[in-house]
Amino acid sequence: MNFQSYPAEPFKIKVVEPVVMKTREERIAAMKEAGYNTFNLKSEDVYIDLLTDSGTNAMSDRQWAGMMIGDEAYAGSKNWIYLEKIAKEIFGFKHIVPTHQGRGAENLLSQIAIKPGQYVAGNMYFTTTRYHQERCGGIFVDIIGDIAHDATVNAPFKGNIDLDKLKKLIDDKGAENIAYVCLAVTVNLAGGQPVSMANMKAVRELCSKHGIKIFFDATRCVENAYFIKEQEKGYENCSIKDLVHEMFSYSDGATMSGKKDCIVNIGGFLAINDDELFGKAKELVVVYEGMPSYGGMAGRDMQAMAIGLQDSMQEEYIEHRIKQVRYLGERLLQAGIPIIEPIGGHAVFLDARRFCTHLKQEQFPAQSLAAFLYMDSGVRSMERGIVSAGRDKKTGKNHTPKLETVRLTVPRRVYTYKHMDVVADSVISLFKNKEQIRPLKFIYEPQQLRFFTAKFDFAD
Ligand code: PLI
Repeated sequence: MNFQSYPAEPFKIKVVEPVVMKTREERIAAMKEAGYNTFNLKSEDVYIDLLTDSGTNAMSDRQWAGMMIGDEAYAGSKNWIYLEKIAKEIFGFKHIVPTHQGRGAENLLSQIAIKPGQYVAGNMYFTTTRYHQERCGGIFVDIIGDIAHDATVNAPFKGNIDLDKLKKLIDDKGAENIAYVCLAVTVNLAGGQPVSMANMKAVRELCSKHGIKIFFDATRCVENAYFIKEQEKGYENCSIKDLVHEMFSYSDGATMSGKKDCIVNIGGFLAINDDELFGKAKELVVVYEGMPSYGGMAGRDMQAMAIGLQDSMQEEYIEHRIKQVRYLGERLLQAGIPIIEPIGGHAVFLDARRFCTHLKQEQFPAQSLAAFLYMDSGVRSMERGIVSAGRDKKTGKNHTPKLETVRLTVPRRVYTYKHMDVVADSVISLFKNKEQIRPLKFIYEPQQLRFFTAKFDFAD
């Protein structure tokens, strides 16, 4: 292994939160109690928490200092004015509407931009994003390239939209029946795969020709910018800040979950150029989120987010972030563990189809693998497969995604390379005894976004 490729943490640790590993018996009891769903575990029962990188980030001393100057006015908070200025400067949008987190922005966008029966085209789906689109009567169509659905294809920019699929959708359904294109940078469920600048440009051109709007899911846009800098010809000497700015110049607006690339614990926004849509969003934000000058966030949270956004533009920060994830993935690859390739931005995804060859998809292999990983070492991960995909609204049948994965998601600035070693060692040892991973069945299945709170038991 070439340790030169993995930069040391570009920060010093000033505050620590002790973690302890529970005994094997305690872990087995906790997992049973949680219905073999890692979402239902108590955080204090977890040793290394790779459930998500959402809201689990460590803030910088500058961000914590910002928390102390929170202006908690009901209207016109100075922290909002600052956040609005920074967000406009970085992304280049005309209007920003604050929301409590990403799905708050998705709710607003879906309500103002989708007419029932219209199609919404996206590069794969994200759970909450698709939920809001469908709740507003939208029909989701996946237009990501086919290779994104194949864990074994190691190709750059696997998050790219397939332009032929988009053209076909326009020809078949008519541009007027497409509400907008939702372009996620990066694509979470494809394995954190980025989209190239060239693809963004091409999608923009095609959409402009047909008068179709494009909204980006900006959630992990800084990670996407790093991949462009590293792998797309002509961009190697650009700053991350310039890349982010250029990326968003190809969109009409964006939804942002601040809980990821803004390196905070809560917050989000909707960004939009169109004055009329902005007016509608501003009317709705007071119904669902709060005043247009806080949108569900405390003043101190808005200050932390504005500073976090600036932190995230630092080259050393983002290089370490991407390469720490890569370190974990490369350790697993060296041991022959099947993962989604190439390694994405925020997480390493275990390919549960190839990991648990003895289980069928209806036996929830990824759900079970995540449960067994926790029982083995106290590492918490997340199922991203048939359970997360939910059921078809019309037929009631399970969606059966090609990707059946367990996501090892790395929070920003929280864990060290040594933690990654513990995770890798546990996955490797589990792989050697993979037959112990047992089939599961639902004992409680919620109607909406079932993966969050479902409960299971062993089916054999
Ligand atoms: O969790 P929210 O509501 O702040 O953001 C929703 C959301 C939107 N888009 C994308 C790509 C996401 O990844 C996302 C949230 N992701 C979570 C919670 C995750 O664990 O990946």
